[in-house]
Amino acid sequence: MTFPGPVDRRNFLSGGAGLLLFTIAGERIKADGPEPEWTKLADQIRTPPKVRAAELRQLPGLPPAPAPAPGGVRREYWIAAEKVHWNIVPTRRDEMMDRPVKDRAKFTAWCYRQYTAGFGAPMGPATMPGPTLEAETGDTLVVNFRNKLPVPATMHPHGVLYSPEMDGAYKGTYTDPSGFVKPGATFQYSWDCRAGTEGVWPYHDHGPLDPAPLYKGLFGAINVRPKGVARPDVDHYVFFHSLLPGATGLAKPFMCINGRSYAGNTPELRAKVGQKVAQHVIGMSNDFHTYHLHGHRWTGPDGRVVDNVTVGPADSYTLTFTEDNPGRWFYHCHVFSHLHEGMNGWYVVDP
Ligand SMILES: [Cu+2]
Repeated sequence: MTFPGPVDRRNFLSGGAGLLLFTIAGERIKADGPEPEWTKLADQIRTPPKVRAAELRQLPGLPPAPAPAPGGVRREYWIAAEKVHWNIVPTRRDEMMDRPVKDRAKFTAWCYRQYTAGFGAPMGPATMPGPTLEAETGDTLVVNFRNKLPVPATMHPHGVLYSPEMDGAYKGTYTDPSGFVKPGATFQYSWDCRAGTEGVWPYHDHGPLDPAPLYKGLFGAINVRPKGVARPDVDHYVFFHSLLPGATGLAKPFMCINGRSYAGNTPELRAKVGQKVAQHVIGMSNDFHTYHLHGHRWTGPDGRVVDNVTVGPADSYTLTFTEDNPGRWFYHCHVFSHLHEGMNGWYVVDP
């Protein structure tokens, strides 16, 4: 993290909220606000040469999508990035500490939303995280991405394989069209899920306003399942992230799980005794988080039994276990300040 200058006592005590969040078009955006005018910032960013050439149809066509491996299939998605009115604390309560939450918690989020083929109809609301992109070993993921935001945006995947043209990342003057999808434009990404890409990975915006759109909600998960292996009975996706005043315009920072703060608002995860449970934990902010699940332990990749793991920015970690402990449990980030600023939730196991 960059320190823009001496950190005063107030900022130090507020957990670094006065620190630099990012720089866009030469403007320094602070975590504690104010929220900038995004369209004004975007207007200052020049269209990269290859993006302009593609608009004028002066670029050769993109390479064809990689063919699925034998036995694999082409899995096509239609995903838009949209504005959505979002409430971080809909119940206005913190059930962990049994107290009201009076802070203003509604803002305009930017989220991914899944549509039927050809962007026919939305398949649900725009959400934080966005729709999970499912594949199996050997498949090709084809994602038609439509940008309905007022600023350029993208989809950038982790874990799967792709050519530089399919990176979905803004790279200044070297930017490919995949890294600068203008408002109203549609781009088709194709990503290769061949053997070796299995796992749960994040995808997120990586456009010219990076990481601002991510801080406003533009992220989701890719699950490449190993072919021929039995699926878990339940998959839970837990994104640890923060919604900060510099990106929300709200007065206070919220520590979130899937866009919500405090037990009763964060997802209530559920399972039954006997089920095989997979929980996928992804870090999607500047902070390091730790995942802790009450009443449960699992075996880590090194064979050790653990009940608390560290998940850094853009890390993903999957824990699996067979459920044998019914009751109402907590799952939470064990960084204590994060926990008490809302990074906790219920895990309910039925007998
Ligand atoms: Cu945390």
